[in-house]
Amino acid sequence: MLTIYSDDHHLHHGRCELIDGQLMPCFEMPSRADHILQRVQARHLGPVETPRDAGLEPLKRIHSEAYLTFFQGAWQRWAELNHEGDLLPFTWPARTLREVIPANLLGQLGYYSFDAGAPITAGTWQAAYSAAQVALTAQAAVENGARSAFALCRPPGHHAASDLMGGYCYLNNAAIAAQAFLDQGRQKVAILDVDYHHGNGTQSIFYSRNDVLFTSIHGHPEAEFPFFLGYADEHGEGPGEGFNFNYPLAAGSDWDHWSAALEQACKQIEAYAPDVLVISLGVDTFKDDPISTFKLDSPDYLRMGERIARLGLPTLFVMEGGYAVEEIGINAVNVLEGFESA
Ligand code: 6XA
Ligand code: ZN
Repeated sequence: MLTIYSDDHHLHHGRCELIDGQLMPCFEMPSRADHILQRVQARHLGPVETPRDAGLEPLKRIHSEAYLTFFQGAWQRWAELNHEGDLLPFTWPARTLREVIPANLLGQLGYYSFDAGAPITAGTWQAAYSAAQVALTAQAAVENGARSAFALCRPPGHHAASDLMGGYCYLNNAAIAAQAFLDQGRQKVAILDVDYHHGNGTQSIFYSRNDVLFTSIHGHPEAEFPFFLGYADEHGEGPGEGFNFNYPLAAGSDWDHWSAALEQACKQIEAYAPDVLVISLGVDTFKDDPISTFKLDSPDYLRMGERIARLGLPTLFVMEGGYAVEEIGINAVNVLEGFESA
């Protein structure tokens, strides 16, 4: 399997995040992608190539121009104010407030984000831009006939909506790739999000559309980030009604529970009969992940890849979360090797 990877991800390294009332070093760190790349190479998964630059146009198909312009210029504006830390929001247009776009940088950042979990640093735009190009180059490989490809994206993307960042995500790599398939002539794309967290950004982007089926298996939002989306009764709206399926699972779910949901998700995908499949590949479902409660073990990821392969679809894997850094490469590459073996 071809892997697309860019060193540019090193340009993004947030300093800290708020966890349990304390500022902690960010779990979403560069060594995550380094470990995955090392495992791809150690297992001889296939060639590793750098992305081509398809420019901003494919990003604009998913994200608003105002959002992209704001994100691209935000660090420069912050730097001109001579602040020490990362650029982080702390006020949002929640209920009772107005969705205006203030002139102030931090006000604008509140408007364009849904939490304080996506720090902007000097290199964040470039890293996120390159991650989107990684997804697009891997998408092109599948579009051109490869059975599968692996987009080793960092930062991840599935929480990012059309004009919102949050949850370590800035640009929705999987959504950008799914839209590229459609723009290149495919009629129907299915996205299966196996990350521990609900892909609220991806769901929101395609919620009223029937050319992208979105299905996600995740920690129940009653108990888990992102809390405000990802419930089982969210089925899509308008033309998108019936094209969104959430499988929220209880804390502590193991492979038996998880794989039962995977079976149901696969049934929905089969019924939809898409031309291509995009996997939002998070491995924070791992039993030793520091920010999750699920209990998947490393061999389970082989089974996951095998089941996905049995759908018999051209498949693009897009890297999302996973914070057990020592095992992240084993678990992510196990999915890919399981897929290849089936
Ligand atoms: C709260 C937790 C963010 C979860 C990010 C993630 N700051 N998403 O792994 O898939
Ligand atoms: Zn996650």
